[in-house]
Amino acid sequence: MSGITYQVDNPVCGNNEINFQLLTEYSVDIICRARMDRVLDYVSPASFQILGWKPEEMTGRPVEDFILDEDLPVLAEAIAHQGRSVLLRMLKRDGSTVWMENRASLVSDSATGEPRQWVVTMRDVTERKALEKQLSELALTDGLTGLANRRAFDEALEREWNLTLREGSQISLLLLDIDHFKEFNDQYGHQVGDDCLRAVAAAVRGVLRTSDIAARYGGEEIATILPSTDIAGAVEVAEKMRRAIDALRLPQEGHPEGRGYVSASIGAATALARQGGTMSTPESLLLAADTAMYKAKNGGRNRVATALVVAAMGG
Ligand code: GH3
Ligand code: MG
Ligand code: MG
Repeated sequence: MSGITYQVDNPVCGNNEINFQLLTEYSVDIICRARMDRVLDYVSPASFQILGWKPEEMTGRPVEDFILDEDLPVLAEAIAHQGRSVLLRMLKRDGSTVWMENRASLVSDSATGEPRQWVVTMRDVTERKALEKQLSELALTDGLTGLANRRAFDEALEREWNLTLREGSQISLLLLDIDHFKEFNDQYGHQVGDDCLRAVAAAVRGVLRTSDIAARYGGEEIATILPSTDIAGAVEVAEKMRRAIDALRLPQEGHPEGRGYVSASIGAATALARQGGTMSTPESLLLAADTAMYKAKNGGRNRVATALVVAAMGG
């Protein structure tokens, strides 16, 4: 409430009230006054544009009535640290919610110093929130394929790996590498190579379950984390991927292993978390998947090969 001086005990109280309302009338933010028990006794007209509530529908009710239950602790924080702005979701009249930045300031009686009432400013930050979400998603997404990027992959693998060790369960990782992709680029050009990568990524995405996480791991490599999946399950998903890429029927002349079409080799590695297991970092699973992928390449490409890791449970 910087810029607004409001003395509660001013003898010319009526004038002050008029000044306060004049100042708040045209504000794009909602400006409210509440009693010490947080019952609103003034709400500026912006409440209607932002929340769909007319000021008279809000006055006489505690501010808590307009805040999502889940965010009430945030309100408590704003009250405990008056003057600090907090982000919380407020309830619109139509039942939906809107992100608001709220700041509550106590107004004291100038003679006694006793806190007398609250002045609260509420600013709609929905657009800012949406932009923040978009930016953070963008920072974790690969621009070409729309899959997760390497950073998102590293974070997810660390998280899923630790969960697997804690639970004593299992986790699988698929490492897919497009066969003879250098030749493909040389033959058809880099642009068509990019289109091919996009199509392969879409085919991979098409066979995944919601809990699986696929990422562009390198140039033409796609890594997929399959949480709580054993080796049989991993081979099943890998085979589906391989067949989905085959089914794209993207021509690649002079590529016998793919019978004239783009193909991929996939390494499928599974880590079992067991007492007495030796591997304690997710790099061991990556290494195993990489080894399996080269096994698939050496075995004639356009195929799936496997590897197993016994991880240290509880690590
Ligand atoms: P292999 O069957 O052994 O995997 O052979 P390969 O030619 O696929 O393997 P290599 O790693 O030698 O080549 C990968 C090629 O992938 C080289 C590079 O030109 C291409 N590549 C990597 N990233 C991109 C990309 O973003 N777009 C395109 N078009 N090509 C890419
Ligand atoms: Mg490669
Ligand atoms: Mg390759």
